[in-house]
Amino acid sequence: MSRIVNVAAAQVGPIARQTSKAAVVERLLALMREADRRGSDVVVFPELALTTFFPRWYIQDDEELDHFYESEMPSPETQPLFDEAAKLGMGFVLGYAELTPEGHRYNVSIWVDETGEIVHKYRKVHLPGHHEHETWRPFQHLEKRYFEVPESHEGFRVGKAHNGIVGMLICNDRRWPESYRVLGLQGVELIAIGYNTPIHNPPSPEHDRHSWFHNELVMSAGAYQNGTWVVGVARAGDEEGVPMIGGSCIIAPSGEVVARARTEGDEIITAACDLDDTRSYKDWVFNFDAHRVPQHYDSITAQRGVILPD
Ligand code: CDV
Repeated sequence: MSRIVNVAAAQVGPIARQTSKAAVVERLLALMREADRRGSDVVVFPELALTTFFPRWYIQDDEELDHFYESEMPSPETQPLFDEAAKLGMGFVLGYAELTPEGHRYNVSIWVDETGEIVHKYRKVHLPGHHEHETWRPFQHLEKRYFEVPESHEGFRVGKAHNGIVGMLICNDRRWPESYRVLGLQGVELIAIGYNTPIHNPPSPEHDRHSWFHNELVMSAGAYQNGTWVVGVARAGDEEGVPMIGGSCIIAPSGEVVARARTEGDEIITAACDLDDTRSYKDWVFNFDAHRVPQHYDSITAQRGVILPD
């Protein structure tokens, strides 16, 4: 049974606030077809791929806010993605905003298999930004206001697809080593990560010029330290006056970037990811069972912030 997964990362350029979901789905379908022409088994779309990155606005109108969420998946608007994937025999990973029947709101990602079935779902754990409207900022980052942290069983859990073990992270998760490690401890072999990363960091503008470097740094480290493939996919470009990094890339378990986007618009990049390439890392340098020392890691789960020495 082949363990080579032909992966496409579908970087998506800017989406305007007023753009309809139907129009976005048409763009995603075009990317899916291009991925298919390049022989892909699965195509990964970014975080909140169906709309503009709406947490950049303080939205007081509930009706307008709700419009950015999905209360069913698939819905009449997103069904064409599922139909096309099944027709092409290709899986896909899609990020979107979820509104549950109970009124809970999550930033989620789903893994859909080549028959069009949702086989795995992840709700974003690390919600960056702030809760209240902060007028000093040139743009908001209101993920803490618009989304909830999920229950632990809805967070870092792996699934099975493509004859392997897969996982998903969403944007800010990729900066935290814990995200990868919890998946690594479940044997993950391929992690799909969608992101929306503004170039400008309002509280720390001195980081701006490092935005691309930090993006690859954290995903390469996560790949290598857990012996897994990582696929990072941006929504990129200048969206409503807020420029965001591109830099979508596919990273081998060695930590090497094997494919990288060149533009900041809609673009497909691909790589043949042999899941057996994870073995030498998982069996040797990062053989967790042989070498981890968890009795020395208790502060990782016992405390949240820094506790300075007396
Ligand atoms: N969508 C995100 O989670 N974006 C964050 C920004 C706010 C820093 C990121 O980690 O890229």
